Amino acid sequence: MTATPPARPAAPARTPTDRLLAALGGLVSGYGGLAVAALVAVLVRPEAGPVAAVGDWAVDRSPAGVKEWAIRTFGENDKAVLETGIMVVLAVLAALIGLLALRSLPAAVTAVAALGLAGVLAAVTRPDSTSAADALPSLAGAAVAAALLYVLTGRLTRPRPAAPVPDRRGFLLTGAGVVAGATGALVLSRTVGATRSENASASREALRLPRPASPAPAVPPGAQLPVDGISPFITPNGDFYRVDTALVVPRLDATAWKLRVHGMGVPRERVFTLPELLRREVVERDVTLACVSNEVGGPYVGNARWLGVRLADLLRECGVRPPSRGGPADQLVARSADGMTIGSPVETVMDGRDALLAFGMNGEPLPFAHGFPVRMVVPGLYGYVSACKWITSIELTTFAAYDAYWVPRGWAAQAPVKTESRIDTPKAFSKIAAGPRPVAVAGVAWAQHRGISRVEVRIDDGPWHDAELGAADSADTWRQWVHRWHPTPGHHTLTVRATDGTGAVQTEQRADTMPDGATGWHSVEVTAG
Ligand SMILES: Nc1nc2c(c(=O)[nH]1)N[C@H]1C(S)=C(S)[C@@H](COP(=O)(O)O)O[C@H]1N2
Ligand SMILES: [Mo]
Repeated sequence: MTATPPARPAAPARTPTDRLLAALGGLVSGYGGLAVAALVAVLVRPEAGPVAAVGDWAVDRSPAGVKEWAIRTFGENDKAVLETGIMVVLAVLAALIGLLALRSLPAAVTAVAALGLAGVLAAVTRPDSTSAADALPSLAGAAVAAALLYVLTGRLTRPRPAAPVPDRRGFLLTGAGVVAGATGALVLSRTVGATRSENASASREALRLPRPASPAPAVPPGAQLPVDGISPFITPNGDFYRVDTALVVPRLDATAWKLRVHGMGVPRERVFTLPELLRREVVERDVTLACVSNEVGGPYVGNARWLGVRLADLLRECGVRPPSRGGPADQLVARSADGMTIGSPVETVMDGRDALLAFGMNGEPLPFAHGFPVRMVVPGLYGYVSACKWITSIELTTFAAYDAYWVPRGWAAQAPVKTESRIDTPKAFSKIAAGPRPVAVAGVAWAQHRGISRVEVRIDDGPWHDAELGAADSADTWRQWVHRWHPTPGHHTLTVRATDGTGAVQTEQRADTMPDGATGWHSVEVTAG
């Protein structure tokens, strides 16, 4: 006869329902933790929130190829896609942690702590992180998530004496309360964030752009060709491409903005405020901006009328001399509020071209997404080596001493814009009517600071035809072109090439965007019939 084992409290049954509830408990705890993290983040710094910080970390660490692919595949939604991806991964992890909690609460809490630590590390290792307070959102979020997990799992595994079965009702009630509270916290964080960004918006709305002492000449009427489907000569701000690493668009308060100029060979270090810039000699210039990661035929190029001050004047006031005048620094490193670093040759920005610290874009203050309150614009250099948005400091140094953000990631330290041309219309693989009316083959060509002197179009393997050129605005802007073509029925390949102001013909040689800009001729295939 065997003795009955001593009575022990019955282990709670782990039914599929319990497991489902446990996973739900993980999700709810994660939601609560993230909501608290979001609330703390708006108080500390929005970029220090765990999702933004981990996203930034992923953007910084992902190989350039992956970034390129993301930009190509998701376009301007790349950041939304990344954040959604992070949320999905977190949701899956939270559900798994909920399940784990059913078996071992300490193990589950350890997992939560590990996630919190990842958020902390991502936040404090950001290049723009200046304070240990950036750790707070993830710390608070993880602590709250762990506590919620403890409480919710407890309802399933440690039933009250009166109810020796999993307290599902208690679980659901507590869970509903947590969801309500977390949603409240999220709404509150949104409201605080909105107030914060209202100050930035108010400072933008209050900004009265000065009249330029040196206005840009009116765009010559002939610069805009009367062709449907061609890129407008001036790109409206809302259509202007956006390329940056910022998951949260920095919204700086212009009244608090400062620009520090310092470094090697800067005898008179200075700090400039926006009113100080606005009181200087203001210049207005049309400049075409292009991204180095623009593929042949790609969309990352735009032309705007910028308002700002001459960077070279400001540098000279600080005592900066270019290398050709014996200055010790050959690199100007611009830093932004979001930690970007962009290196430009001092010689180039001081060679007399209209390198600007711009605060106006097409008649309005810079949009937040394009660098409000102040950004750099240098005609003839790709954006990643010149066009620092949300700029906060300029350091004079050397190329030997310092690599800016993209350089260790495989991109060239110096990158003048290459001559390119693009067919805007007809679109690739379109069907066009073969008939008596000519078809306008048209687009834009750019070689900033050298200008465009000629554009030619070739149909299939035929001869090159000179395209009609839109009037030249300046050597720093793109130029429209059109070739009127009488197609014969069938498939055709249309190819374009430009010649810059020095007489150099755009190379046919295909080059990748990496390391210093794509080359090759743009072609589109169409069918006439
Ligand atoms: N602060 C900051 N400035 C930046 C970048 C960035 O990621 N962060 N990207 C640069 C790149 S690669 C380009 S092409 C231009 C694009 O400017 P846009 O977004 O106004 O078109 O901004 C440049 N300035
Ligand atoms: Mo770029």
